[in-house]
Amino acid sequence: MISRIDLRGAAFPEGGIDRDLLPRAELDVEAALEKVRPICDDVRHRGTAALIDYAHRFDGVTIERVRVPAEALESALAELDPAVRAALEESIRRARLVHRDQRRTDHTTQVVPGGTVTERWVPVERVGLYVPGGRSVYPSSVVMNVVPAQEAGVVSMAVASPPQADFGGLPHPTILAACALLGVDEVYAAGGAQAVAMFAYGTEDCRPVSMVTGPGNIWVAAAKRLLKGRIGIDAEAGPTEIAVLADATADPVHVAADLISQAEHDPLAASVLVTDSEELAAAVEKELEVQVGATKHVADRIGPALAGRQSGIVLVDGLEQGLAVVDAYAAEHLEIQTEDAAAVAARVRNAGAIFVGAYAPVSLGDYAAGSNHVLPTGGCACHSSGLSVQSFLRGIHVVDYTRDALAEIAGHVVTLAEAEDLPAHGAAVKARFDWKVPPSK
Ligand code: HSO
Ligand code: ZN
Repeated sequence: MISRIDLRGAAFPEGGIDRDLLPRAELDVEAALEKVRPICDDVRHRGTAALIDYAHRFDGVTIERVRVPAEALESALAELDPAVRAALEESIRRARLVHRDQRRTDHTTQVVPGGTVTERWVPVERVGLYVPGGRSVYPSSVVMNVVPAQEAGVVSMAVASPPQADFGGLPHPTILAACALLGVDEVYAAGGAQAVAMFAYGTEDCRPVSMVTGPGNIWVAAAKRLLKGRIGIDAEAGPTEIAVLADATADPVHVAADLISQAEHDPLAASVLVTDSEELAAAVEKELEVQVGATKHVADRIGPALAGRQSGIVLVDGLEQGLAVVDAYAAEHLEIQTEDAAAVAARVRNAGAIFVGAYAPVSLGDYAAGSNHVLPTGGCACHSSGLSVQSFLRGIHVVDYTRDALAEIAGHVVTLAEAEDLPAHGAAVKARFDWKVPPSK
């Protein structure tokens, strides 16, 4: 069911191994752009009326309004299963602990006497959080988007999630309940590209936002790509990935369970085991057969995800090569199930999040470790981070120089301006000191 890629004996070049040797799904966001463009334009021009039409066309539901009324949020919370409420509350509490510690304080550097640069951290004023509602309903993603935004100090926040035919055209009640639990009262029944366009352009109901975050399908990713610039985005989230770096000490039952856990999200989800142990590889293959037989969502997601070319067992010669492979792969989630896992984890350069040892499965992080589960996919972990308080902050440099401090550096500024053939830049400094020509230093 899962393929093998044998890299034993292969040359591992200095600069890292070729990513193309490794399994990965191709997501053609570019092709989706052309489909998404007219939808975004339509929302821009027709606002709520367009959103209502798309709810009918794409979500198969007739709605009269897009903004979710306050009573719907309150009753969703009142009707939430108490066990789910308790679990969400604990998930929120832990996420707050971690994200609160990510807050940044302003810092002033005295460059010279009378010359300072302060980095002032300012939250984005208004953000839109997208919560998918198609194949699966993830109240946990509401937590993972809202908590960092709140801890960053974002004052205005709106959530959009697709209208559900089974729930009278409202987003799923658990999503609504999670919003209510987090104190988010501005929620819209809008999904896909049209929801991103609503946030970017604004409608009669929804004031435009400065930034859109949250996972979504290919249409959401395409709309984010299209509207990026007008709005800030977190990332174009692709299908979930798990990589497990394991040696002979790993428990194949755990490894198989964890590979299956993320395959459960999507037929394009990627589950990759990197190991130097032939025995472990064989035992995991066996375990996969056993465990897949006993789980749900096999035919539509887990089966195709594990069998897909994005998943596989990569055999390597040893730990060093294993590390080279996981760094080249730059997984969204990376588990280290080896001897001395913490020391191995410390050597990893590229991953969205790292899960250390036998008792930190990815599903812990998905729900209740305190860490964030909105993470870079598709290899983007080699240049990007997951969602955090930092995602919602901007560092503004505040430059404050006295006359003397400017005078001291003026000659150099004028010299550099002239070297770049930008004499007006130099003149702006000279004007303050009545210079005709720059003083020579
Ligand atoms: N593993 C997903 C997040 C998630 N899992 C939500 C369960 N619910 C992407 O990190
Ligand atoms: Zn998950």
